[in-house]
Amino acid sequence: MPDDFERMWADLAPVGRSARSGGYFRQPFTTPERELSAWFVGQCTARGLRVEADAFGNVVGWWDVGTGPALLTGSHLDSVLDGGAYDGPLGVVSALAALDLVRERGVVPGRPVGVSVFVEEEGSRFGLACLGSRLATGATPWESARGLTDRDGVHLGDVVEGGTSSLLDGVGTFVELHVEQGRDLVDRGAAVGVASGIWPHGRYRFEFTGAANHAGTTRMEDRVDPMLTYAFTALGANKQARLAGQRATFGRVSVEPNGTNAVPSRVTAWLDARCSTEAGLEELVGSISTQAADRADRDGTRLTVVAESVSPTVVFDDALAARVAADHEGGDWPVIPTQAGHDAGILSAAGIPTTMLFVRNPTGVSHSPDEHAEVADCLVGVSALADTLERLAR
Ligand code: HGY
Ligand code: MN
Ligand code: MN
Repeated sequence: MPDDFERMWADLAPVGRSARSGGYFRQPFTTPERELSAWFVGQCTARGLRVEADAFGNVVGWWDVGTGPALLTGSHLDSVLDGGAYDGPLGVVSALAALDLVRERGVVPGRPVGVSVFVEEEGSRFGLACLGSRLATGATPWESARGLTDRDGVHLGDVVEGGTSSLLDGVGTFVELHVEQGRDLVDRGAAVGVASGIWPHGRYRFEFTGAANHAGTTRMEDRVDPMLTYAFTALGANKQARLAGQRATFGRVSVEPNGTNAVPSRVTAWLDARCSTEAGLEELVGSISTQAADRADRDGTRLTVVAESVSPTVVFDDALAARVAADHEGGDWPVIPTQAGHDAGILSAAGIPTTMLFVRNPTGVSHSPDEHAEVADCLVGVSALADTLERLAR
């Protein structure tokens, strides 16, 4: 008898957990994330699933049953820096538990069913969001990804073999279950929902260059301080996003040389921007960049802006969402948009009909140690995923 949901959840709880914050550090190709990946392979093997891995570290456990295009479900096991327990692992553990439930119900799907784990969904190590699924679908070619570097200067090509992937060949439908990262389901009083689409979003590197100098002897009017240009830019970005009803965040900053008693020579800051439309995103990033450039002129600093990863609007298959959401005990499940990126968006853009299930998050907090979902809601999610697999695998 394979482990049930709560047993599996307990297995994962200590892996990569920070004693200081209670949050998770499960960066791709580091010890905790590799431990989780090995755990996943063990769970697949215990269920008699055939394990297939590609040259990038993406893994699928196949239930070789039925014929025709396969039905794939899963998520990711990596986390943001100091992230929560649920973003990613909930979809993987729920997929295994849902497969068990389908089997317990005595249902034999008419087509192959796979449980997937994509690597580096968060882009927390190599900077590119949904890296594993982008490589698996070919949305990002290996040649352009192998040189990506982490904060220690390690190249992606140093940690994975790379090449091509045939992992998704023959996949006809993808379903990703995920903890909700906002409060929409709480407000609607629903334990589960279905995704309608993903807001367009992107990551942009702002490099502000100035002139290092002494913090005491340099007169205030003589400084060329990139920190000031950055600070003004961060305030402006927040204001512009609020006025536009959109989202802009500077959550990562690197200062050189990062000394208390010196005006810095360079500040690098990463803007995460998300909007309801692609035109809105372009306009928001454009106006934040223009304002930053004007300020750089006034401060005598220099600015360059590089788009590191941009994800266009995702509209999930309407008919599939309606089919998954309709006719449940207690009524239809709500169909809601999200501002968070997912591998499901990459697979959808690659032409694979895709849907997502969300599990209620009582506070809406995510990308934080405080991220949470109640066990009862997680079990509703498992059952919803099992129902969905049954519906789609007929
Ligand atoms: O950053 C994101 O949107 C996601 O949670 N990967
Ligand atoms: Mn995330
Ligand atoms: Mn996620």
